[in-house]
Amino acid sequence: MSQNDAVQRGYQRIATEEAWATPELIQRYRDLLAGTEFDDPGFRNLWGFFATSDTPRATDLRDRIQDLDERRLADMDAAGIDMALLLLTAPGVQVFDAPEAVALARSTNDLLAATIRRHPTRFAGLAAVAPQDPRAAAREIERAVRQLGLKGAVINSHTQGEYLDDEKFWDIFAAAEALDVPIYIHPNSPPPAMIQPFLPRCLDAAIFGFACETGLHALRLIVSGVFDRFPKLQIVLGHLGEGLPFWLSRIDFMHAGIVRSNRSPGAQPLRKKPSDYLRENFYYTTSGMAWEPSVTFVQQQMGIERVMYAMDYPYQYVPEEVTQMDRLPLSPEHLKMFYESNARTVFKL
Ligand code: 1DF
Ligand code: MN
Repeated sequence: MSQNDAVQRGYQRIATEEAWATPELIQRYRDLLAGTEFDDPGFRNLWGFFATSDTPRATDLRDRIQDLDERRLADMDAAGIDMALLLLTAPGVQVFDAPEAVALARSTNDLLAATIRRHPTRFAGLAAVAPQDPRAAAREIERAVRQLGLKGAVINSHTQGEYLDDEKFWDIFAAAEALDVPIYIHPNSPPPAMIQPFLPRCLDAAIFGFACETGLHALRLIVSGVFDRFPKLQIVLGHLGEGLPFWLSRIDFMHAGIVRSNRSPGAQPLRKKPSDYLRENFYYTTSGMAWEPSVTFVQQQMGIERVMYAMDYPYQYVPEEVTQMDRLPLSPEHLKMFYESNARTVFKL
């Protein structure tokens, strides 16, 4: 693919939720799986498969996710992707103890920055952080954005069962808001307290469990009042918002009733309706959901300026989906927003 293609097309295609991993991270996942001290069924089912299975799905994933040069660029070319926003794969460093997680976030972010320097027109990236140490995570976002040129941070939803609506994590939001960079809340498998009914039929990961867990996380943030405290904070959700856009009217109705009846100290009045925050403090990417009816619905409900393309490489590498998305019923101007300009605005590319 040449620069010419993008010029003729009228837009570049930027894919905004593209996974990468280091050999070291995958080895540390294998170590955790071999031990008994970290007993998390979601992690076991996900990385027990991807880190150790000999099936083509797993070996191919392992090859592709670690390549940051020829193979990845060739795959991007074959699919017609001009630029990829790289996110350290889920659950990132969030499964380790705090000191290791903090150190690993730093060294991985340094590596990511070096990769981007090798291919500055093809790659950009988000910082990995360790919410286990919220102040260190806030400092790492600042270092990654100011010194490494990364474009925000990715947090793979819950951290060992803890959610970011707990005020102990809010230094992270203060840093993102002050730097004017988004936090991408990427899925994680449901934590032990949530996962049991998903497991018997392998429904815990990308097929559905991710969306339940991550959609819940976004709602916890909204109901906690985090966006009244940090009104400029911007969160990015993949997978077309993990189902939430479909729920707007019911969530508003039920939340108003819960607040009016004072049913819980954890659900106090907010300045706006839940759907207002979902429209004003969130962006949505299409990762793994390149299906015209869903994409069109989310664009209509959340705003054409809030929906961006993502592929979710290498987990859902479907080169043909780009051709389908090129045919979305959009004006040339809106198609360019979808593939390119919204991402440039949100991530300052
Ligand atoms: C899967 C899918 C795994 C996504 C991921 O990270 C991931 C999967 C571990 O297929 O198991 O990022 N995804 O975003 O849909
Ligand atoms: Mn993903």
